[in-house]
Amino acid sequence: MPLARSLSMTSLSGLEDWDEEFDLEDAVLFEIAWEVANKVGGIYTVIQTKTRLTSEEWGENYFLVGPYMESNVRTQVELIEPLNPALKRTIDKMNSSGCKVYFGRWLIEGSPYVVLIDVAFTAWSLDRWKSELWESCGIGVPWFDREANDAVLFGFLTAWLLGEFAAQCEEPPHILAHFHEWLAGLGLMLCRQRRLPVATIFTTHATLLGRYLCAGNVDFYNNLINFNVDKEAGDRQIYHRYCLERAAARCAHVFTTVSQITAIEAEHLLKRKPDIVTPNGLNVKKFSAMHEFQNLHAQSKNRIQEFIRGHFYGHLDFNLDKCVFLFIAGRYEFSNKGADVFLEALARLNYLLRVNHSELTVIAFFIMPARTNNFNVETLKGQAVRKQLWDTAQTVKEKFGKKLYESLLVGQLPDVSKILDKEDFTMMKRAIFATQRQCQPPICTHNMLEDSSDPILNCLRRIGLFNSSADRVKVIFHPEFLSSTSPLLPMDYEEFVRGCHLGVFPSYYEPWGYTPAECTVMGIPSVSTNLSGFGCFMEEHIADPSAYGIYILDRRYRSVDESCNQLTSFLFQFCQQSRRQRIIQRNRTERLSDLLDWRYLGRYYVSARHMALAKAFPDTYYYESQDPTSKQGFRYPRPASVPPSPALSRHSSPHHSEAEDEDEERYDEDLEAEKDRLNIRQPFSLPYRNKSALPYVTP
Ligand code: U2F
Ligand code: UDP
Ligand code: G6P
Repeated sequence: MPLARSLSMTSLSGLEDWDEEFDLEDAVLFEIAWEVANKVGGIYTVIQTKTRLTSEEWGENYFLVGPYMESNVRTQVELIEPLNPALKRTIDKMNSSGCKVYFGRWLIEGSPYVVLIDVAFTAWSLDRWKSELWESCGIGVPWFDREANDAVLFGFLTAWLLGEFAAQCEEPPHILAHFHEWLAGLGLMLCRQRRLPVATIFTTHATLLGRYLCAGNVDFYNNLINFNVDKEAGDRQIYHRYCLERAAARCAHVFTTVSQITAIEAEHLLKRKPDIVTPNGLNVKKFSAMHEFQNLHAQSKNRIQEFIRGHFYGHLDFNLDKCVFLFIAGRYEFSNKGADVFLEALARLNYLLRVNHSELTVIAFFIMPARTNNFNVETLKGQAVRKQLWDTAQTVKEKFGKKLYESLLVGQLPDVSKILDKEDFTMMKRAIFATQRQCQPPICTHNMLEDSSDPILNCLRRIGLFNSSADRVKVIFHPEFLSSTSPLLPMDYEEFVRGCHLGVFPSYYEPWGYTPAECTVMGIPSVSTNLSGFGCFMEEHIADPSAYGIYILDRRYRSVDESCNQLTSFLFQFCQQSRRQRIIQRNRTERLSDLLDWRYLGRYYVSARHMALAKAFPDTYYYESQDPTSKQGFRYPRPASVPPSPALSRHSSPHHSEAEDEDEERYDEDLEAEKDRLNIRQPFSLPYRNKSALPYVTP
């Protein structure tokens, strides 16, 4: 079994390097989540992107545990025999006792081992386990809550797996089990209740109650200390889920969450202050595309423009070269994700652009999955009409080219007025007639099942944004996640993001928020808020975030109306930028990628793991917290050249001056020097020796 587990990482934000060793040779890490090889939401992104780094660190002793879903396994997992003898005996034993447990390699970067448990196969134990849960913990799970039933099965089965593994090991093992989110939390509780030799970590990515309370009409952050949590959970019929979540948080050796803001929420709603904040990173290599990201933007933008040509056929009375694409994407939680604020700001922006006689057109995309009955006819027709015009143009072009060639071959210049015949003109006229349209270009691409009560559609009806010619802001609601196989907009999400100009995520409830982070590493500016984990994190690490294309909206200390005004002013400023300024801003945004890389942020997970091992096995491991205030903080300095926004710019000319170019270059050098000073680049070995001093830092 390869046991060299030194991980080379670089230090981030001035954290001191760890130069001591922490001997993990006989430790085994299980990471347990419902979203292992199973894409539901953001937790999948956390696990899938983090795995490469964790695999490098733990090698053969790292196992992810998740649910067995046949369709996912068929496309993502290679089933193999376990090499670890104790794990092989464990799985064989469970399988001979009425379970179905699979083992394989998840085909993602790092190819980690996965243990996948078919919970449905053991559904015959559900009633027995529910009674056990009721008798031992007083938590009653109602029969109709399917997700909670799955959580019970998954919890008992993971605890069984860990218990059996501990029994099968020849030497007393040091098992570390990291559970994510309430759906996996019961396994943790059972480990503690059964006194298994397992160090446990529980990470919550959002609290159940927080999500529910924010989605209602509640002044959440000002009332955090006042909520009667049991009553609120009961009123929303999630009391049993809440109990599972709270018990997991309370039982864990180490409790973590994804941001400082969710740490405060957890302290009040789950009644435990997280021991450490573990921010979400990304596998930046996947997005880095070396200095190609500007070209990729141009390529993807062309493809979005093609879609727009079809969608607005008959009404293409605006200049596509003077068009800015904004978008919001994610789970369809209308107010939690800030779609309400975005719509209101778009209406105000429309007014501002109109009264200022702006030549610019803004197209705002809403990518949020809702219940639909497929694409609507008008939208599909738009793309068909565009294709027909393209084909007509190609046919005429070919004919024209052939005649031109023939004429040149005999040494004559063609008579251009005769080169096309009547038939060609008829064909072109027919194609033009096909582009006539009585109705406005649709605001929604699909037939919505709940059209009359849909919050985005209703809001658009109220503010009157219907894609009319006079509107400078047009809207397209795509109520389905994007896919490269779509007949309408055949692009995957990443390509789409690259082609846009600005991501707008004015969330009210957002424990982290991967969408703006993904924009950043692709060099696309974004709007986030000071109520999102990402926004707060960036505010802390960048001296002048907006200069880097990170606009942080104040939703904490301002009223909704004031936040709408602030967002409108961000958008209006953004719209006034010249192409050159947008390019500079994208370069700056992309420079921030390092900050969001797991190679840096992974250290918080490492720290949490050491802390848990030291708590569970104090005779073997030692963990000493450091004073967080002793760290040298790294902040991205204010860029040397002018801010890209014309409102703040020293230069009135839209052209980028040489002096400005030199400023940018000098800035690059300064940034590199700052990184060197703080040792950001130098690899170091992670501390793997007993009795080490480990940093205890919350970012
Ligand atoms: C937190 O996000 P979660 O992953 O907990 O969000 P969920 O409640 O699990 O919802 C995810 C939704 O994402 C959608 C789908 C799910 O219901 O509608 N979805 C999808 O169907 N298909 C896709 O390809 C992608 C998504 C938290 F709220 C965030 O702020 C954090 O960033 C995240 C990670 O820590 O955890
Ligand atoms: N996403 C996607 N396809 C889409 C739109 C979004 O896969 O068409 C992904 C996006 O890349 C991101 C996730 O959905 O990773 C949303 O995560 P976020 O943390 O922003 O919010 P959550 O839904 O987890 O609360
Ligand atoms: C990238 C490309 C340029 C292109 C620009 C368009 O930087 O490399 O060739 O002109 O994108 O930027 P815009 O912000 O107007 O989409």
